[in-house]
Amino acid sequence: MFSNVKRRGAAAAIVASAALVMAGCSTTVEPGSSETPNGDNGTPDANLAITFLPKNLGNAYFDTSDAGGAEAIAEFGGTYAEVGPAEASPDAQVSYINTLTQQGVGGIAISANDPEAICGALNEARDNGVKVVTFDSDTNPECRDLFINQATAEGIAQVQVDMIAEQIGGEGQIAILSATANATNQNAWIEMMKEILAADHPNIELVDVVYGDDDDQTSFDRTAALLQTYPDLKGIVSPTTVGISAAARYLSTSESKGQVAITGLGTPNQMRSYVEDGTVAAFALWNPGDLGYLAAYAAKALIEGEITGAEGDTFSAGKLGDYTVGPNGTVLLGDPYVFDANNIGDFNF
Ligand code: RAM
Repeated sequence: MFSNVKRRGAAAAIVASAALVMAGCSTTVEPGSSETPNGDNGTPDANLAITFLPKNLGNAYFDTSDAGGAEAIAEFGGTYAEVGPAEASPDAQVSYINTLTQQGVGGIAISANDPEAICGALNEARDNGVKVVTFDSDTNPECRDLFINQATAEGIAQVQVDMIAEQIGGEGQIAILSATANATNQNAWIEMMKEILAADHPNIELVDVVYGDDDDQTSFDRTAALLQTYPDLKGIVSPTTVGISAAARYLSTSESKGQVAITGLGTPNQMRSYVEDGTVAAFALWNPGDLGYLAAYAAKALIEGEITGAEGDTFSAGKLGDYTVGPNGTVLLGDPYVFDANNIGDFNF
């Protein structure tokens, strides 16, 4: 089953680039700052000042996604900026959104910490002419113009269930170490994983779902607690790059190394040493740089009035080619990709 997943991933349209080129300028604008990131217009009158607002700063995944956004924005002559909270808490992004509205940016590309908590601020931004693109983690659809989805929730859930089932031999206790309790993306994937487990893996028991809050130390501590609470645990699935790397670090020096499987969603650079030392057999992800790049081009198309976000709208996204808006204002990047000892050397992000 696992090799099928790998073949599917390898055949997928997404080919994670061997090296992501950091392009464009990066500025950080604090809430309350009077700095205004004015757009350089690629098209007359279009305000192509686009600010990326990740769940939290200091997360390698968002460093890569936002660098992809910077690359795109540099290509089309806009102005890139990145702002964001230190902690991925539900309403931590609100003050940043409000500041960007006051500053009159043309677009916000945001990965939402909560589907609801930032809706008021985002809709106020939109009422003031700001185009809002969610990427990675969505809000409720009525709070944004478009959602750039990395892969379907079904696909992301399936690949993780397939990996853990393969790694524990199809039976035993597993736990999930997630990001924050309110994260739209992780919650959708977890619900889907539960359904797939129930339907296809009656001998795998999901004993707990715990939250490391996309904080390295919290995720590390939750891993230790899981192993202590469930002595028969056979595997952990962590659908977050922060969680899986912290869990792998814990396991790599614990007596559970090689006994308890750890898989989920990780970046190759953060997981490389744990694959090489045998702590981790395989994990999955997409190319976060491409995700940010696509989000930036989607924002540009909205700002320039080329699209409104309606189903069937098409726009071009530079090196990635043309994309069509699907149902519920969603644009799909591609399929998840599985990394293991055989291919991890090909990737650098
Ligand atoms: C973390 C974040 C992000 C998620 C990845 C897989 O970096 O929670 O939202 O998509 O993991």
